[in-house]
Formats: sequence, structure tokens, C-alpha cells
Amino acid sequence: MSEEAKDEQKKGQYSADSIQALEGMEHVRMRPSMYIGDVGVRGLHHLVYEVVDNSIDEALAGHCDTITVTINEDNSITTEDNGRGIPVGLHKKEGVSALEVVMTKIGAGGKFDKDSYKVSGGLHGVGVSCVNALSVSLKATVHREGKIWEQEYERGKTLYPVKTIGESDKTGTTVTFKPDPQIFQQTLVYNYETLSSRMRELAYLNKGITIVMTDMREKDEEGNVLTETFHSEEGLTEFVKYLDGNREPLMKDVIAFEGEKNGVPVEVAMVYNTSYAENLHSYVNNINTHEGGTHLSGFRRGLTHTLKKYADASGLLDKLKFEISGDDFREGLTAIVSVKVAEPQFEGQTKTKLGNREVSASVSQAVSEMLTDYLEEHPDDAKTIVQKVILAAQARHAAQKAREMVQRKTVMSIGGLPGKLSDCSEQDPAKCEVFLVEGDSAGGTAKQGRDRNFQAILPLRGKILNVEKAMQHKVFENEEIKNIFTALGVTIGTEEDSKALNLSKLRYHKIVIMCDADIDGSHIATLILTFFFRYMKELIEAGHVYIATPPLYLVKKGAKKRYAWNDAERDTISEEFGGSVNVQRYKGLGEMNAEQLWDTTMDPEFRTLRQVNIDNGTEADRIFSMLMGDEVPPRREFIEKNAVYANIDA
Ligand code: 0RA
Repeated sequence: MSEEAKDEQKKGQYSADSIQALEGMEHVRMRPSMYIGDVGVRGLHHLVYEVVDNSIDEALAGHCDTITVTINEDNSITTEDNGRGIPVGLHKKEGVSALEVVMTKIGAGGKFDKDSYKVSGGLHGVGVSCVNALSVSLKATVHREGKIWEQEYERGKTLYPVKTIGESDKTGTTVTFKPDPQIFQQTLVYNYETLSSRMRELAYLNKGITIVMTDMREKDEEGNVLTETFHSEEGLTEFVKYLDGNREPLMKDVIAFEGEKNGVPVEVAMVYNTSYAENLHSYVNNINTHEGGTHLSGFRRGLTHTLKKYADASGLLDKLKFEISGDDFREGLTAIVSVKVAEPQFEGQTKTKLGNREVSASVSQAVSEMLTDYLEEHPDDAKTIVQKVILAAQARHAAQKAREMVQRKTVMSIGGLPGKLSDCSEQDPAKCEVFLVEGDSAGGTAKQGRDRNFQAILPLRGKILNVEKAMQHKVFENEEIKNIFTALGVTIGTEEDSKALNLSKLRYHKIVIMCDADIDGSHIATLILTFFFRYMKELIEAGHVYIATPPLYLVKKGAKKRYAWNDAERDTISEEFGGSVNVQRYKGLGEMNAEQLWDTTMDPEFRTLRQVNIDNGTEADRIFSMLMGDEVPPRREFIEKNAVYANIDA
């Protein structure tokens, strides 16, 4: 082939590549969920994580120490870092600026920088070009080589070639983007808490980096905007302290490990507290691996092995009549495992389970090493831990029996349903709903008001058990909790390391918590949520749990009547009606009759259900441990913040 022909062929390839690039961007707009998960609240926030991850990579490569993230007044986002700046020179293959390639070519991300391996990455790790494709406008500003460079885009399309707009003695990258309303039709409003809790998490996971988070929409009386700075010198050790801030520690130091094992960077921090909850969180390349995986099983193995060896040698187990199980070593344990894997394989339903086999041994070795050292150096703590493990084993024995009782009841489902459950006639779980209703009297009203074809009612008596403070066997012995298990039809796996819920038997795909719209009601809702969170987390993760929203007011004038869900609505309706109106405030569900309850809260055509979701597992854990303390106001705040609006139409 002649040189010319070769060149021609290359050219052809290049333009073919460019076409592919364009198609790539089009494809992102056509199938956004494939790239960012969904186009709801989650996807909207994911855009920010995607951009920040690029800056984190730059920091991990040692070129950047400060990242700022700002929610602007118009709900656009600006991120800024003091890294080297995205290269602006000609990208030979593409024939345009490298900046333009990074911003407009799917998967171009860190292509130029083979030396530093990309370790961070959003849930999908798709790159900033995806954010560009899904933004109605985006501006990239780069400080580099003594100049300020700029390029803008609309829906991923370049508006002009990269230009210089001034001189600079700094380096870094600034990106401002505004999510496209054509793509994000549900909401364009950023939630400060959601973003800030992720930034806090990133600061703990990547010690030494400073992340400044600002919300320009929130001003106090003096006109100051809301801003927080996240920075951690101790990393995971501080993270564990933060998570356990509302629990009582059993030891004075956090046990920690940081280093490389078989080429895998491993970081672990753990501490025992006086609670009964097992509280493990794991990360791969800064991504929370909700479903665990090889790194987490390596942690469990290392922990069990080392503690068992120590306990056996100590002689403390001599009087024990039964075997200690893996679970017993993790009661009251809060731990974080963070690994960096060059080519992570993610498995599982939500692709958050690490599959790389080799990682297991790395983490297991790291844990054995740090724990052996710690136990040797802290004999008092070691004794405390072993005693705690023995207590856990004894309690587990009792719990096992209680659980088997519940299980047996659940299995014989015919006739085994709780007496208080008013079941529906529909058999297809996908079409069925169950309302968990506070109190027998509201339960009665709900029973009259419901559509019995597909709506079941389970009244719960008063306050349900606070599972945060109770030992497992107490939880399984609790009458209300037994009723919930039996009514839902789900069972808990009993195998070691697999407390997974069996969702295939779930009898209702919508589980609706219906409580009074007051402080007591939200407390009860929170107790129920805590129970779901600790014992049936999969239900929440699969999107089965909802909170009903009964109205606060009934506004009447003559024959006209309308409901209001807040004070503003009440005032608007009163104004519309004009003159003197009669306003009734509902103090509880019990004050509504069956028809009113159906119209406002249960009828799928008109009701608003709030779907409960967990967007940050570690933060949720901390919040639950805090809420179950003595203060009431944060509870209400929690429920309002963590339940997103979802209009349910079928
Ligand atoms: C490619 C190559 C280099 C840096 C970057 C990308 C980079 C990307 C982003 C995105 C946000 N902030 C960023 N900072 C840097 C290396 C450039 C060099 O060799 O100087």
C-alpha cells in the first residue's frame, strides 16, 4: 500500500472515529440510563460525582489538593480543581484540542495518562463527556501553560474551538454545567445534603484532599451562603469515629491498617461499640460496594480467623458449650474496608459487588496483620472484645430459636397470616399493596376505606420496638415485628455471611407506612424504617417501601371542600374560596373518615406516596443511630429529607 493510500485509510479511520464519537454522544442522550443509572434524582446527582471523580483522580495522581463544588443559584453546578488542567494541545488522532476530545468523546477520560492508573470513578465511570452530553450548557475553563483556555458546549455540541481568554500563573480545571431539562424531566433541583454527604465521604476515603462544598441558593440573614469544608488527615480512622459518633465505643483506639498487599492498596479501620448492630461498609475505587464482594469476605475471614485464634489461646472460651459463629465476631462492630483495584469486576443486581478473586487474600492478610498487632499491644481491649463475642454467641443461640419460630410460621402461609392482617383478594404480589397503619382505630378506618381487591391493611399497636437498641432475639420475639415478617411473607437467610432477605416470597410490592402527620407519627414511621433498614434493607433497596402522606387540613366553605398538605396550600385554598372559610386541622388519621382517607391518602389516582431510598449507606447508618437517641426534632427532618416524592400512578 502506498504512503498516500495509508494516509487515506488513516483519515478514513479518523473521521470514522469522529463519527463514532458523535454517535457516542447521541447515544448517551438517547439512552441516558445506560450511562448514569437513571434520569431521576439519582442520575441528576450522579453528574456531579462524575465530574468530581476526574478531579479526585488528578489528586490521587498527586497533582491536586483542593476541589470545590458549588451549587449555583440556577441549579447549575461548578466544580473547580487545582490540578494540572486538562491538556489543551492538539490531539493528533482527532485533529482538535485534547480538551475537546475529553469533553466530547465517550470514554476518552484518562486516555492520555497511562502512568497513573485511574482508581476513582463514579458508579459507572463514564467520564465527563457524558455529563456534557446530558447538559443543556457546559463551560470548561483550563488554567495551564500560563494561559486561561475556554470552550463551551450545548447538549454536548462544541460551540467554538478552544480559545484563550487571558493569562494565568495557576493550573487547574473548572467545569460549569446545567443539566438538560429534556433529559431530567423529574427534577432539576440539587439536594445539598445528598451532594455534601458524598463529598464528606470522598474526603474521608482520600485523606489529605480538601473539598469545599457551597450552596449559593441558601443565604442566611447576613447574606452568607451555606458552605462546608471537608478534609481528613486520618482518613478511614476518622470516618469510623464519625460514623460511630452516636454510639459508645468499647475501646479507646480505632484499629486501622493501611498498605499494599499483593499489589492491592488496602485500607481498613474498625472499632467495637456497645450496640448489637453489625455495621460494615466497603469501597472499591471510592465506590460504595453495597453488595459487598471479595474484599468484604476477605475482611470477614481475616477477622474471624484472627479473633478465634486469640480467643482459643486465651482460654476464655473453655466454658462455652457451643461453637462461635462468624456473626458473633461482628456484633457491635463498625468497620470500613477500602481497596483500589485497577480493573474491578462488578457483579450483582446493582453492580456493586466486587468479583476479583485475588482481592480477598489481600484484605484477609491485611486484617490478620493489623488485628494481631493490636490484640498483642492492647490486652485489655482484647479481653473486652472476646467477652463481647461470647455474649453475642449466647444471644444468637436464643435468637436462633426465636427466628425459627417466626420462620416456621411464615412457611405455613395458609392460616399462618397474622390475625390482625386484613388481606387483599388479588394474588399477584406486583399488584398488591400493604398499609402498615399506626394504631387499631386508624387501622379500622383504613380497612373500611381501602380497595380490598389489591390493598391489605396491617394495624400496628402503638410504638414498635426500637431495634437499634434491642438484641436480636428480642427483635424476633416482638409481636408486631413477627406480624410484619409473616404478613410480608419474606424470610431471612440463615447461612453464615448471608443474612440476605428472600424477596421472591414477598406478598406485596408496595409496603406503605401510614402514620399521623405529626411528631409522634413521624417517630413511629422512623421506628418502622429503622426496622426495615436493619433487618430488611433489601426491601428498601428494591424500592418497595413507601411513606403515605395524609393531608394536614380540610378547608370548607358551604359545599366546597379541599384538602391541604401544608400551610401554604391551606392559605391559597382559603383565598380561592374567599370570605370566611372553615379550616379543620387533622391531628391524626383517626380524625378522618374512611372516605376521606381513601380520597386523600390511599387512592392511587390522587395520593402521593414518598418512596424511601438510601442514597448513601454510611450516612443512613449514622442517621439511624442518631435518630434512635433521645432527640426528637432531627427525626422529622430526616423523614422529610430522605423520602423523595414519587407520584405513583399504578
Ligand atoms: C488528561 C491528562 C492529564 C490531566 C487530565 C486529563 C485532567 C482531567 C481533569 C478533569 C478534571 N480535572 C482534571 N485535571 C486533569 C495530564 C496532563 C499533563 O500531563 O499535564
